[in-house]
Amino acid sequence: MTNETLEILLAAGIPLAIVVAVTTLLVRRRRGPDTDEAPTALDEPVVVPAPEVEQTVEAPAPPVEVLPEEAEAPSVLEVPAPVAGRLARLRDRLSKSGSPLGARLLAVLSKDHLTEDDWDELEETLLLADVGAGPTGELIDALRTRVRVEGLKDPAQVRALLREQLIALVDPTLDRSLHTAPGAAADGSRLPAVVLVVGVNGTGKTTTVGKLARVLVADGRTVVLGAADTFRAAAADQLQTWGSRVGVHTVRSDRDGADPAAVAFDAVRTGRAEGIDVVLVDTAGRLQNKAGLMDELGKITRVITREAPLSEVLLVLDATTGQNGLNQARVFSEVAGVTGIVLTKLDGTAKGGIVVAVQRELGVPVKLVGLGEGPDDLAPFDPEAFVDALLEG
Ligand SMILES: Nc1nc2c(ncn2[C@@H]2O[C@H](COP(=O)(O)OP(=O)(O)OP(=O)(O)O)[C@@H](O)[C@H]2O)c(=O)[nH]1
Ligand SMILES: [Mg+2]
Repeated sequence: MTNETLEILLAAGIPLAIVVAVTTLLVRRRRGPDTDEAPTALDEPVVVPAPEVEQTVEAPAPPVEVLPEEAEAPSVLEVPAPVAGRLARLRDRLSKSGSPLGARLLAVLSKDHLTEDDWDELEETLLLADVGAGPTGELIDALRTRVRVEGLKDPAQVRALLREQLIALVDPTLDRSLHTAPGAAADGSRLPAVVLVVGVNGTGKTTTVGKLARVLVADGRTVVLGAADTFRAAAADQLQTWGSRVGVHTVRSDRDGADPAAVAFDAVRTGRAEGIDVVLVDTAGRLQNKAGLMDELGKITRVITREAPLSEVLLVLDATTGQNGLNQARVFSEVAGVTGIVLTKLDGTAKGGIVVAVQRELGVPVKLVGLGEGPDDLAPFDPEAFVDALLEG
């Protein structure tokens, strides 16, 4: 081969090689990841563009139409803030809504001699902070006994005593972990953890699902959202916006009034087909009547569990609604088998006592708390950090 021939071959060969390489890349992108590649791609949720997740869906979906994929692909993905230490923010936020419960109790307990009027004042403070009659009585009895036996000495001791008693009231023995580990089906195939989020209008369900998706993504988990609030299209848009900020795909219907159970089912099926770790299902918050609610939530849970068991049913409660919130909570727990409570808007109240009341009422632990409207204002609940925030606010 002459030098001239070599030059011609090289000149033609290099562009050809580039064309072949680019074409191969494009074909691979269009096909989406094949089965062998999927787990690798899914291990890195932040870099997986939502459209590819969708393209690999094999299962025929129930009557759910999926919106154009591009709508979900944000230009820059956000990096959620670390979860550790978030509850410490509660301190500042509580003090903005008035003197927190712990600080008010401490003010009375720090007196030299406690009169009957002082004990009445303590009791009233606890009741006004939504602690509930039973737990209030228990705390007052425990404090009276300890004060009688040990006396009230220096302020540090008073504070330590109150701290200890409040922590006992919030109950540090409850299991507050969020069950989001994927499981396995009878045939050995991988099942996503499914978290169903329920609660009445405006308590913060959609916001909580969005914030929780961020927490999971930050933890390296793959997530799919299910917009089973089909009441208004805006609800699915709101959820999809949350998801797209962290590269999480939302399964939704673009038809108002579509069957919420069908969307929930489709979300779980998608999660299963894609080998996703966690499927978070948002629901509508209407509490028109107990029978209607029972029908709708019953159907959603039945249909979901055909695909995968429910790992968590989270009831979202607005901490500022007090006793009213408790009544709602009771209805939901009867209907939906609640496994954990998310107490939102704790930043908007000084009445931290609702944590105690709702746990007693339902026998279910508070697992997460909402501390504001910001994307990372969701914290795992921890009795000690919570009581410290109450006492130091
Ligand atoms: N201050 C504060 N606001 C919150 C918190 N959580 C949610 N919100 C706000 O509460 C409002 C309602 O939140 P959504 O998430 O839409 O409530 P929802 O339960 O999904 O409402 P529906 O879908 O209508 O039933 C929004 O303005 C949220 O920003 C919180 O922890 N603190
Ligand atoms: Mg909502």
